[in-house]
Amino acid sequence: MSDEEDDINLTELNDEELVEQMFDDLYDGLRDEIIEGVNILLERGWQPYEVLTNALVGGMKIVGDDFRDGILFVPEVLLAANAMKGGMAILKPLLAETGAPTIGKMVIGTVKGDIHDIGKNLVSMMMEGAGFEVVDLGINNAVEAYLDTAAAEKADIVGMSALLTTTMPYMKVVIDQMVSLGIRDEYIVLVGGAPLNEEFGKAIGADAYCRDAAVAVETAKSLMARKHNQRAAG
Ligand code: B1M
Repeated sequence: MSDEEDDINLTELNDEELVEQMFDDLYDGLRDEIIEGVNILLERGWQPYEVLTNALVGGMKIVGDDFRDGILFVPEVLLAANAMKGGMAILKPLLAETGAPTIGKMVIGTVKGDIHDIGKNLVSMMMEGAGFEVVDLGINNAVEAYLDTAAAEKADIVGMSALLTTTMPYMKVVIDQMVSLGIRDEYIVLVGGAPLNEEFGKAIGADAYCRDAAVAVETAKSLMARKHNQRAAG
């Protein structure tokens, strides 16, 4: 980093300049600067969700594009992910602060062979913010981790995340196991991750594919409402 960059005072930038600077700082993996930027935007009255989507997810998109194009490599992307997590840690309690009563319980994790967790963490945060109780299994989960925890926690929803084309088929392993154990109907199964799509979700027998964290919340709410109605009718 040059001395000139060192001298940038984030508080002196207007919102647009600050978000641009945060994109650069995320790209450079500067965790402290990202934390400072998030705090400044919150102090200026930005909603936590706006900060998350406009400043952090927006910045991560650039990192993702350059990773794809071979401009950035794993070590740099890890630093960017670490910076992003620094910002997310500040937003997490704020997103969860709605005081909404618990409307359901979700067990969520990234599937076996896959260590990407930023998107999954984001979904967890948003679900908690919307009033769901979330049990986060972390990364690299085998079928037993999902099913044992879902049973022990009496979960309503099983959520799975996969970011690799090589790991997304594992979601079907989990769903097939539910079917063979005769427990498929006990859970709402939601899946998500950048390489998935609606068609894949249907093909593997999930209840829904969720494009992003906001869609995950909306889908979970509507499927939970349907589940309650079915119980009431039955
Ligand atoms: Co990885 N990586 N990576 N990586 N990485 C991708 C996914 C990739 C697309 C990059 C690229 O080439 N363009 C590519 C996959 C290609 C493919 O399979 N087609 C890739 C690769 C190849 C790899 C490695 C194999 C690289 C290597 O080692 N050579 C390796 C694999 C490691 C492994 O898992 N076994 C690897 C490693 C890594 C890092 C460790 C460096 C790091 C992860 C750090 C971490 O997560 N802690 C990393 C990162 C950061 C990425 C990119 C750049 C960004 C992912 C991300 O966090 N996005 C990614 C490029 C990309 O996706 N464009 C890439 C931001 C996040 C908010 O979005 O995760 O999509 P996303 O989540 C969204 C939605 O998808 C949805 O909601 C979220 C929020 O809106 N969603 C859900 C996600 N999960 C959900 C679950 C739900 C519902 C919705 O359940 C209900």
